[in-house]
Amino acid sequence: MKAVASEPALARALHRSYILRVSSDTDSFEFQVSEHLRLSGVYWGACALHLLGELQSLDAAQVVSFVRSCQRGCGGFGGNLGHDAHMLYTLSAVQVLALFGALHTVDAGRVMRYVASLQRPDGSFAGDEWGEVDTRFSYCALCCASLLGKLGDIDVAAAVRYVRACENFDGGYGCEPGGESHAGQVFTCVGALAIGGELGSVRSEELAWWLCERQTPGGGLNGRPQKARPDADVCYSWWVLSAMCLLRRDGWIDGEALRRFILSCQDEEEGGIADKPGDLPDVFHTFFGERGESIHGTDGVPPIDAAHAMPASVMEQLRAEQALEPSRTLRGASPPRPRRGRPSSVPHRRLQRARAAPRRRQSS
Ligand code: 3PZ
Ligand code: ZN
Repeated sequence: MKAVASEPALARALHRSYILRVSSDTDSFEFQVSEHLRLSGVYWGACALHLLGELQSLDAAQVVSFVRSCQRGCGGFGGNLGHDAHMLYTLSAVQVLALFGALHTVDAGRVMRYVASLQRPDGSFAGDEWGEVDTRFSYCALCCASLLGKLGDIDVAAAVRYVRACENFDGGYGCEPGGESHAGQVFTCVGALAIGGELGSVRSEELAWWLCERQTPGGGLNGRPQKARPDADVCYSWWVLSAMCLLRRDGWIDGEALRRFILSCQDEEEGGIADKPGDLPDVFHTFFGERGESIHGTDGVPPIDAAHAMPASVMEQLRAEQALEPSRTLRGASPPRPRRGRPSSVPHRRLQRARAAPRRRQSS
């Protein structure tokens, strides 16, 4: 072993060629198995390239025309050509068009008629005409409406009321009232409340504690309390981090340890980032890994709008065009805030101390 290890860094050039490779090699296994979610794959890949300052590596006209070809008569978008419309792919479509500055190429009112048609009297949203209800779809609806500058086209007050009803005793949120708290669900609910202008109703202290307890001794983050196995995953770094950022508590996790975990999930030869060290990379985790990286502003990853999961620069452009309300970004958008307490009292340090303390033996 070398005595002096070189400082690990984000392998930007390798990730760029990885994304371009998997998006152009249409014969590859990855491309074949992701057929049903192509539109979301385009969003993850294009957004990952944007964060590397490489969006121009894609053929904008070709991407925009592919996205538009996935729009159905109902106004919503399917995951690929000829596939049924779904809320998930409708959001991906709107996000990709926004990335390329091409939102004006679709009829926003028609897209919003589809989104509004999936809202139910209790304020919740179904994912498609078949009616599965989940707070993920509430987020999709609010995010779509916000990106299109058409929040007035849905019942925001009812949507927010439903999300609030999914809050649990631990401060977290589930996919329906009474559903178990999970980091992904916490992100969609807090993101929905942020977009709906109701962040003030979140029990921030309880939730931020629950969120920072997701950090494992290895620096990565898991999705829910699970002591049995090391289950940190790169994509949870984003769910947890962006929720904490919206609550202005992102300093509560150990960002350096998280960065080391994410960098250990990089494929140093072929590029791309995996869910955990040693696994095969994919565009999804490459995107979420880059986003987790932006926490300290290291590695040149630009700020991200935490609520919309879009580059802050794209959101600023949109806001200038549509006079949208500003929302929180991972860094840079708001002035530094005064911290209560000294650095030694931030929760991740307290957790580290608790872990270092001798533990009672447990019978297995
Ligand atoms: C992955 N989806 O249902 S999926 C996703 N997961 O479409 C995309 N961390 O088999 C890729 N696991 C890889 N490229 C995984 C998106 C899932 C999340 C699964 C996963 C992530 C660990 C096992 C759900 C936004 C949208 C969708 C999700 C989350 C957030 C899969 C399994 C599931 C899916 C796709 C591929 C590799 C990529
Ligand atoms: Zn993952």
